[in-house]
Parts: sequence; C-alpha cells; structure tokens
Amino acid sequence: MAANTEAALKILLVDDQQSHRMVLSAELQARGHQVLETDNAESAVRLFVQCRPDAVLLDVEMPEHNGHWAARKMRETEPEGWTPIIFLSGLVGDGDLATGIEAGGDDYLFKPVSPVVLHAKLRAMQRLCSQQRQLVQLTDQLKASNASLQALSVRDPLTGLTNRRGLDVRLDEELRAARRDKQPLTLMLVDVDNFKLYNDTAGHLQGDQCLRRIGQLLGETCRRPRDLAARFGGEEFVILLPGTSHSGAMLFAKGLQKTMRQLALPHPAEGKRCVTVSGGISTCVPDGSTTIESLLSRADAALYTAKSLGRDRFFC
Ligand code: GH3
Ligand code: MG
Ligand code: MG
Ligand code: MG
Ligand code: MG
Repeated sequence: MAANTEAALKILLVDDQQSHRMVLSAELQARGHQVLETDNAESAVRLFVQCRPDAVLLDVEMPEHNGHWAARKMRETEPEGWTPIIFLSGLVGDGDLATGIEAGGDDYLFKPVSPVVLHAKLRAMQRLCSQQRQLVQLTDQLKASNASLQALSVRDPLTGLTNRRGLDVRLDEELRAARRDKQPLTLMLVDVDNFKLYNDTAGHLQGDQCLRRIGQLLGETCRRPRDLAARFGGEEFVILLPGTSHSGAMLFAKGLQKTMRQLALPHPAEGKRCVTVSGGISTCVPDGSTTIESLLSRADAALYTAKSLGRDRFFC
C-alpha cells in the first residue's frame, strides 16, 4: 500500500447480510478496490490465508462463529507483517468496541457506515501499513549489515583468514569441547622464516603478497570442517586441529612443508632460495588446568626450538 496515493486494495468483506455486502462492495469497487466477499467467519479465515488481502472489513454478528472469532484466527495465522482488520458492527456499545479491538481488530465502525468515514479509515490503515513495511525492510537491512560487520570483525583483511579475535572465540570453544569429550587438540604456531629480510629486500608490498599466498596455502591445508587457519599477527599463523593427536599433527606438518616446497615462493634475499616456515606444535587432551595461554606458550616454546635448530622445521 502506498502512503500518499490511494492505491487499489484487495479487500476482504465479511458480512452475513447480502444487502450490506452489496452496498459496501459497490462503494469500494467504485473507488477502484478489488473486493472478495464472504458471508461467514470460517470461509473468511480461509480466504484471509489463501488470498492475503490488504485489509479486512469484518462484521461481528454472524451465525456459527462471530467476527471476533474470525479476527483471532486471522491474527494467529498471519504469517508476517500486518493486515488491517476493521470491524463494521451493529453492536454499538463501548464494550463491544473494546472487545473487537481485543480480538485483534484495528478499528471498529458502527453500522450504518458512512462511505466517507470508511474511506478515510482505509487511508489511515494504508499509511500505517506502508510505515510498517518500511520498518520491516529497515530491520532486515540492519540485520544483514550487522551480520556482515560481524563477519568482517573476525576476518584478517590481508589474508582473508580468521583474525586473532575470531581465533580466540574458536580456541575457547574447541578447548571446552576437547576437555568435555576427552579428545586431543593440536595447536600449531607457524612463523615465516627470515621474513624481515624478505621485506628489507623485496619491499613491504611484496612481503604482503607473500603473506597472502602463505595464508591461502594454510587455509587450503585445513581440510576438515573444524580445522582452522588463523592469522595470529605479523608473519605468524595459528593452525588449530581439533581431534588431532601428536602423530596426526606431525603428519599435517610434513604435508604443510611439502606444499610449501611445491609452492616454492622465491625468497628475494641473497643466499636464500625459497620462503620456508617453522612451526611449534602443542598437542594435548586438555584437562582442568589446560588454558589457551598454556597451549600457546607450549607452541611458542616449541617454535623457538624449531628456529634455534635451523628453521624450516616443526617441533613439538
Ligand atoms: P625468524 O625467522 O626468526 O622468524 O625471522 P623473521 O625475520 O621472520 O622475524 P622477525 O620477527 O625479526 O621479523 C618479522 C617481520 O615480519 C618483521 C615485520 O615487518 C614483518 N611483518 C609483520 N607483519 C607484516 C605484514 O603484515 N606485512 C609485511 N609485509 N610484513 C610484515
Ligand atoms: Mg451480521
Ligand atoms: Mg615472528
Ligand atoms: Mg619470522
Ligand atoms: Mg629476525
């Protein structure tokens, strides 16, 4: 429904008296509206669900179920959004009006209804409808942009991998799960060898490109759904392998080194051939005393040893 123009509406007109329906229907059609008519509450509810009218004009007193019953049913079955329901009733007491509104009606007009009043009321409902639709749209847009902000906030812009923030969340989850299920958890700290020299020789932009390629490779190496490659910071990455034991971790590291060799990223410094990485591995079945910090510091110590032993290797 448009807010400022009198749009043609699909109106469901419910009244057990044919004469009432005829008069109103002619009125509404003369204004260009499409009218669906019925004389009882049950078929009104059916038509409401099937035809999704823009507005409902609803008599109260009808044989079998009355208009209040129909309004309640319509509100229950309304899948989304809001359809205006206006009661048109011969019951003119304040209490009747209040009961109608309570049953789900948006307005309550006393019969006989003046065509001018009816059209004014329809216009008001149109306006509310259009505002409500705008609100729903806005809420959807907000939800979508919230979700993309959320996704961005855990992503490292350079490599596209999970960033430190995302890693912290996953680490916490996986540590709890491994502790609960008494399953091994492997954490690897992977550090690019001699990367300062790379930057100093080829420049920072080239260095960024190299980090991107390594990030991509690490991401591709994590094949299981719960494996995670994250950028820890600078030229350091974390690989998290839930359910992976010590021997599994060593196999993974071997495979990683093999793919690094196949990738053969040239190291620009004199005397260096290809870019290599070193890794520190920490594997355990976590107990109550295991923390993220203890996992990381064990991996860090192992990385330090791998570097001291000459780089291009993994140590645990
Ligand atoms: P090692 O083999 O002992 O790890 O030596 P290294 O030179 O790799 O280690 P160091 O910690 O001395 O230097 C790390 C370098 O990584 C220095 C820093 O400028 C660079 N670096 C960190 N983050 C980025 C980045 O986002 N882009 C680029 N191009 N370089 C980065
Ligand atoms: Mg009636
Ligand atoms: Mg480093
Ligand atoms: Mg390094
Ligand atoms: Mg250094």
